[in-house]
Amino acid sequence: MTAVDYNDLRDFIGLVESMGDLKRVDGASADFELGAITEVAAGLPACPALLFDQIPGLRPGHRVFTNATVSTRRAALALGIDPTLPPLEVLKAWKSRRVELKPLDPVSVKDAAFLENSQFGDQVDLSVFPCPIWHKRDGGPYIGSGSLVITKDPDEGWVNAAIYRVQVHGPNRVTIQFDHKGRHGAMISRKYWDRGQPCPVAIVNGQDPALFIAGFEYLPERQSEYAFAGAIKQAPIETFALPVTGLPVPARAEIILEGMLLPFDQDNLPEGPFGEFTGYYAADRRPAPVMDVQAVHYRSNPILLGSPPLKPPRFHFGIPFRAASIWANLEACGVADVVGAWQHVSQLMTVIAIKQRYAGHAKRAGLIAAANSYMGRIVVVVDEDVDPSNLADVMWAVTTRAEPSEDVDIVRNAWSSSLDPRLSMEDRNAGRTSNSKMIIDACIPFELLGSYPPTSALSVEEAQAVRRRWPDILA
Ligand SMILES: Cc1cc2nc3c(=O)[nH]c(=O)nc-3n(C[C@H](O)[C@H](O)[C@H](O)COP(=O)(O)O)c2cc1C
Ligand SMILES: [Mn+2]
Repeated sequence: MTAVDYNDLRDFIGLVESMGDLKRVDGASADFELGAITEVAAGLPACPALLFDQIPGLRPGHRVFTNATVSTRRAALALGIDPTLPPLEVLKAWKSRRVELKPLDPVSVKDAAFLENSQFGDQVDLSVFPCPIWHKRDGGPYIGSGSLVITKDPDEGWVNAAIYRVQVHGPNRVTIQFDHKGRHGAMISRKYWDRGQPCPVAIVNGQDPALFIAGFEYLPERQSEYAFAGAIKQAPIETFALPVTGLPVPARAEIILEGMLLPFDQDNLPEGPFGEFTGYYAADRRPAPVMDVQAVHYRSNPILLGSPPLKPPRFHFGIPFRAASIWANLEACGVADVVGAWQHVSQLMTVIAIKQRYAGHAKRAGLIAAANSYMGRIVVVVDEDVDPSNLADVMWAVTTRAEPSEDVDIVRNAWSSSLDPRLSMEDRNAGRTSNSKMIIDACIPFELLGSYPPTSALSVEEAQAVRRRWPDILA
């Protein structure tokens, strides 16, 4: 039995539809309208996934799928976890599984669904595919917002498959944006360029969500994202070696671009700006390497998987994957009795829940979480009766258990990035990209644990029991 019930993006869309989470949208324009609908839908309580068709200027059937995994239950579905579980239980299940995942190598196959349609050389024309302008002030259309970029190390032969955004500049020219030089795609392409060679590259659009998640995970160099996706699915990813570059790509993906990433010093184009996950344009237009697209392959009636960054709390994933890593880090550091972890505001606020065992326990957890919170400025530690995934509950703890003069600490010069909108342009340009973190200890002071006023609220179990007894009223 496989952990997940889909083989490709089409299967996943079918599952989403059968759980009642899909809305079909016909006639929306790729020029900002489809992005606007995606943003509003991601903010609705029902948070539907969207399948766009009949896009003006495109052949009917050339579709875009968005908000794939933005809800907790669809993120759970993608991971093969029971989607009816409460959010914190989904994250807990993933954290436990993540530690034990055994990479499963991809297998090479002789046929691919995307060989239904191929164009080579002068025939390549990217304008037949959806290339949306996602946000109003974006610098241009992007075919890649949730697409995988495939490269292969020239010395050791390992294949990298990570998500980097891809802007379209002409019928056969796109740029790929690496956030920094440590991205594996950036390191690999640099190796070719240093030898005066272009870097073979493929862009995989419309991959299944296990591959989407694997492309986002921080995996070490040489560790295969395909093998990680295979582990999530408990079935190996089938790959096909492309005719021009020989790069292996998932055989059931929708739209493939293959070609060469030209040496940056010889050829580059201004890229962006592009709306970021913080909800700002903090990084301006910058030069990016250019891909000469030498062939395209696509399934008939192809579906682009689109995942534009949107203003928080909207985020690509309905469970905070980075919070699962922080939770695992805490355990690896020997911090016992962590009962929950979560991130709000699209990773920018981290909450840890603990069952306090000793004085200083909460601060120990808070400091480790603060050290590992990328870009965020707020870390909150709460007691085990507070659900860290529930922001209202967390704020209740902050306002009733934390004394600002005693329970707030500030750590300076910590981990942020050049995308941090609060840093001055001058600092960012000079490479000063650190920020400070506020750690709020919103736990009952340890020495008062036995004497703090008891809460008047029902426990989770009591609330469930009353719901069961009065289903007509409390369903
Ligand atoms: C939807 C989405 C878009 C992303 N866009 C970019 C991007 O444009 N550039 C980038 O460097 N990282 C981007 N990332 C982050 C990387 O995919 C992520 O850090 C990944 O682990 C990098 O893999 P690597 O270590 O193989 O380079 C994006 C992630 C997601 C989920
Ligand atoms: Mn990698």
